Amino acid sequence: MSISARVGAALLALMALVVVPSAATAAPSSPETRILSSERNPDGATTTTVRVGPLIAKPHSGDGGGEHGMGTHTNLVAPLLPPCVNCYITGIQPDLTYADGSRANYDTGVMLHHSVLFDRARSDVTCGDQLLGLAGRRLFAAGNERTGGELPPGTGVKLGWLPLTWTLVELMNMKPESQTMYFDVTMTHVPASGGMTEATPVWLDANNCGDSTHPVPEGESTTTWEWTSTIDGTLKAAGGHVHDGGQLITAFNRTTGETLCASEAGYGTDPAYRGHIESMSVCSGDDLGRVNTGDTIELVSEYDTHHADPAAMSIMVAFVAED
Ligand SMILES: [Cu+2]
Repeated sequence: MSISARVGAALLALMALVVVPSAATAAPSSPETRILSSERNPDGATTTTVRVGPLIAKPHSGDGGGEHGMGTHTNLVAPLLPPCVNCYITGIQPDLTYADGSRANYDTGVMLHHSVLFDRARSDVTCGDQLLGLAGRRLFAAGNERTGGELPPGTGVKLGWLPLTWTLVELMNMKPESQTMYFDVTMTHVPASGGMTEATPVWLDANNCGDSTHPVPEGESTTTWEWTSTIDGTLKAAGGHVHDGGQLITAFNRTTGETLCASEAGYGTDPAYRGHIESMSVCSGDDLGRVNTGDTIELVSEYDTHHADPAAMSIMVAFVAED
């Protein structure tokens, strides 16, 4: 074991002591976090699944409450044991599972309404520190569609020596009894070393620095939002998040005229989703476009819904290698 790996292991152990019990004392059922599996890949990277749970989704009363009367929400905040320290995350895949490893989804009466990963050790690029006080930098988000992604080779999101990663998980239970499940995040990572390029997660959001929700009317609609870039760099990857009825979310650099990434929603191929949104296409490549300080970055979100939704979302997380 190298010195850096030994220091890293010691830091992880320290964080497990410091971070987990503080959350565990907040409520008796606070979820724990642990490494579920970790294996070395032939290319030298490591793939680690970090588990958060057990998560107990409250029973659905069936009284018409909840989203469209469909289900009851349970919101949980939990530490997320980082898969590594002083390292780069090069790929990520979230999932919602039961203790036996099977997937939890619409066909089992539950959905992963939202998940957001934060690193409290750094501040957020588009929100600074306005976001929930000490929330930190938003690294990644997914809804029930559970879209993951990989950065192009040689690029990764850096975790420092003391990443204070945590996660917000919102569940929706459509069953009259409570359900117990786990939020599993599988990450591919490499140690910090020469040759890796750091990608900065840039959160673009039609209702940024708030709860991210915005209303959409029944039928076709377009929601736009602008951000004046505060960074200079090259876009390496991006992916969107919209709700049911969302069709396409696109980020443009209006200053340079470039389309940065168009992320399309997918429906109707996997019966487990029961017709709800099941995927978002992602963009990944060495040079998806430029972002310069002062450029106008516009997010354009297109919906076509069967019913007005007061709490839709239009988010894209872009990963930019800063100059
Ligand atoms: Cu959402």
